[in-house]
Amino acid sequence: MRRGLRRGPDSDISPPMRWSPARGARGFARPILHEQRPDHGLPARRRDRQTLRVYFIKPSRYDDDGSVLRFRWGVIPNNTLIALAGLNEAYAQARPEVDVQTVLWDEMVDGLISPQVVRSIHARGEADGVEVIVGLAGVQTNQYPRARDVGLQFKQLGLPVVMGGFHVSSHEPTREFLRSVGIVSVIGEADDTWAALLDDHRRGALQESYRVTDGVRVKTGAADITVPLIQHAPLPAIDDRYATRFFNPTFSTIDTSRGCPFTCSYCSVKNVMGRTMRSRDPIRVIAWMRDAYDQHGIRNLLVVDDDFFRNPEWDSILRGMVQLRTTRPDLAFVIQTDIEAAADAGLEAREPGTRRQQHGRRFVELAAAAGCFEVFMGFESFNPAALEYTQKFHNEEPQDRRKSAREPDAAVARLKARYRRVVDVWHGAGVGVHCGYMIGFPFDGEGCGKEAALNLTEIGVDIATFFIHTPFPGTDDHERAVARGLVVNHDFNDFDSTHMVLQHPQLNPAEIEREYLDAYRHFYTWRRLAWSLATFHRVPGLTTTSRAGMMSQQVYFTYATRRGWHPMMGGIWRVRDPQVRRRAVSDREAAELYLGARPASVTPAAAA
Ligand code: B12
Ligand code: SF4
Repeated sequence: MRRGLRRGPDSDISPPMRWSPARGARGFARPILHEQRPDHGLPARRRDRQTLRVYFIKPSRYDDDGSVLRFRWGVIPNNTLIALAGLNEAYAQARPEVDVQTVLWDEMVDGLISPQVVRSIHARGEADGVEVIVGLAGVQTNQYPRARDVGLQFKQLGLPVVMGGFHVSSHEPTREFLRSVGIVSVIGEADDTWAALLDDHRRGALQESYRVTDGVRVKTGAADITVPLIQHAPLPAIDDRYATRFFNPTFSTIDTSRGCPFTCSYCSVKNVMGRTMRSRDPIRVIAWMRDAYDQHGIRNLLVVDDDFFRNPEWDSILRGMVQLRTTRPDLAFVIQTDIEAAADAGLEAREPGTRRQQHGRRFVELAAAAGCFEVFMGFESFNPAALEYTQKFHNEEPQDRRKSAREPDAAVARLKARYRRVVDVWHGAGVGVHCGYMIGFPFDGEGCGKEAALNLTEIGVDIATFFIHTPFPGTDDHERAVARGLVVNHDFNDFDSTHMVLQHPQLNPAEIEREYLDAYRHFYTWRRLAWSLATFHRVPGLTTTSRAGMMSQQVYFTYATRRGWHPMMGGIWRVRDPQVRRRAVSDREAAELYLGARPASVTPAAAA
C-alpha cells in the first residue's frame, strides 16, 4: 500500500498515475502507466434504486513456481471481458428500474485478486449498499484452477459467483463440482442467457446452471446444440481504463462471427459454438468500428473470429472497412483464417481462375485493402500424417486429403509448397503472416522443434507461435486420450499448451517440452531479430504498417519466449506478489481449504 492513502475497504487503491497516450505514426501508441484499481470511483446505491455491481473477473493462471502470472502491461486485451460488458450494458438499458455497474478486472494486468482484495470488494459493496455479483469470465482450462480458487474465496463471504467460458462449457465434472459449492455455471454463449440470469438473481432464484435455450440448432462434431443468433446481439463495450493496461492502448478486439465449419480434433470451438457460421450484422459492426476509432482512439483491432474467411458476411464487413479507411486511414487489423483462401487465390498467376480461386483472391485483396496487416493461420504441422490424425485435412492439397500416407515424401513436399504459396500470396497482398504450429503429435520425434522452426523460416513466415499439443476437454483429442489412458498430468493448470500432459510414444514429457522451447529458440534467433530491426523487417510486398507490426512483434516474441513465457500468455514486465500463491491442486483440496468443509459429490481429481 502507498503511504498517505486512507485505509478501509479501498485501502489498496492507488491514485491515478498516467503517462500521456501520445499516438505515434500508423496507429502505434506509447504505453500508459495507469495505476487505478478497476472499481475505483464507483458511486454508492441511489436511495430509490436497486444497484447491481457486476465484477467480470478474468482469472490469470498459476506459474510453475505457484505464483500467479501478472504483468505491468498486457499485449492482447481480452475479448470476453468487453463482450460481457456489452451484455451488461444492454441489460441496464432494458431494465431502467435498476442501476447496473460493470467492473472489468483482468488479473493478468489489473492486479491479483488477493484475499485482501476479495474482502475489500465485499466490504465496499456493503458500505455502498449495492449487490455484488462476481462473474468469472472466459475461463479456459488452464485458468480453471485459479478461477475456482478465486470463486471459492468470494463464496466464503457469501457472494453470488458465476463462471463461464470454454472449460466450464466443455467439462461436465467441473460443472458438478461448481454446483456442489454453489457456483453457477454458464454453458455456451451468454448473449441471451445473461439477462435471464440477472433477472433470476433479482428474484432471489438463481439456478445452478444456465445454457442456451433460444436460437438455432447447429451441428457440432457428433451431435446438435442450440446457439444464439448474434446478428443483433449487443456488441463489445470498450472500457477506456482497461485499454490503458496494454502496451498498445489503441488496440482492441471484436468478434464479428462465431463458429467454425471444420472439425480439428484438438479444438473445442465446434462443440461450444457449432459448425454453422453466425455473423453479426455488418452495418452494426462497421458502426462499432467507427465509434471505437472516434470515441475510444482505437487504431488496431484483433478480429477474434476463429475463421474470418468463413464468416458469411466478410465481403460486406471488409467493404465497410474500406469505406471507413477513406477518412480513418490508420485503422488496421489482424484476422485469423484457414489457409484455403490464399491457397486457392493463385494471385501470382493473375488468370481469371475458377470461382473458388476468384473467391479466395477477392478475400485476400479486399482484406488487404480494408487494412489487414497480419493474418494468423494454423499450419500446425509439416507432416501430413499429423494433419490427418487431427482431421485438419483442409491444410493439405485436395489430392492428398486422407490419402497422403500412400506417397508420404511427395505429400510432404506438396504440403510445404502449399504453405509457401499461402505465405507468398499474403505477402504479395502486403499482409504479414503469423502461423500457429504444434509440437508433440505422436509422429514427432527428437529434433522436431528445431526442424519446424527451420522449415517455417525457409518458407518465409514472419511470426510463429508454437503450442504443445494439448487435449482440451470437449475435444475429440481429450476423449481419445482419456479412453486410451494417455493423460499423465491431471492438473488443469498445465493444460496451457506449454506443458506436455500426454504420454507420447517416442519422447517423455520433459523431452517434448524441450523440443517446444527449441522451436522458439531456433525461430526467434538474435540474428533474425537483428535483421528485422536493421531492415525494418524488409519483406518484399509488405506495407509499412505490416512491416512495423512484424518488427515490433519480433521484438516482443523474442523477449517473451527468452523469458520462458508463451507469447499469447505473456506481457511486458512481470510483476510478482509473493502473498498470493497456489495452495490447492484438486477441486477437493480447494473446497476444503477455502470453504473448510468437504462439499457433497466432489470430483476427486482436477482432470478426468
Ligand atoms: C481471442 C482468443 C484468444 C486471445 C484472447 C483471449 C480472449 N478471450 O479474448 C489470446 C490470443 C490471448 C488467446 C490465448 C489463448 N487461448 Co484463446 N481463444 C481466443 C478465441 C479465438 C476467441 C475468444 C472470444 O473472444 N470469443 C468470443 C466470445 C464472445 O466468446 P467467449 O469468450 O466464449 O465468451 C462467451 C461465453 O463463453 C460466455 N461466457 C464466458 N465467460 C463468461 C462469464 C460469465 C460470468 C458469463 C455469464 C458468461 C461467460 O459468454 C460469452 C458471450 O457469449 C477462442 C475461440 C472462441 N471461438 O471463442 C480461443 C480459445 C478460447 N483459446 C484457447 C486457448 C487454448 C488459448 C491458449 C491457452 C493458447 C495458448 N497456448 O496460447 C491461450 C491462453 C492465454 C490466456 N491467458 O488467455 C481455447 C480454449 C480451450 C480450453 N478449453 O481451454 C479456445 C477455445 C480455442 C480453441 N481452439 O480451442 N486466445
Ligand atoms: S482449429 Fe481452427 S479451423 Fe480447426 S476447428 Fe478449430 S477453429 Fe476451426
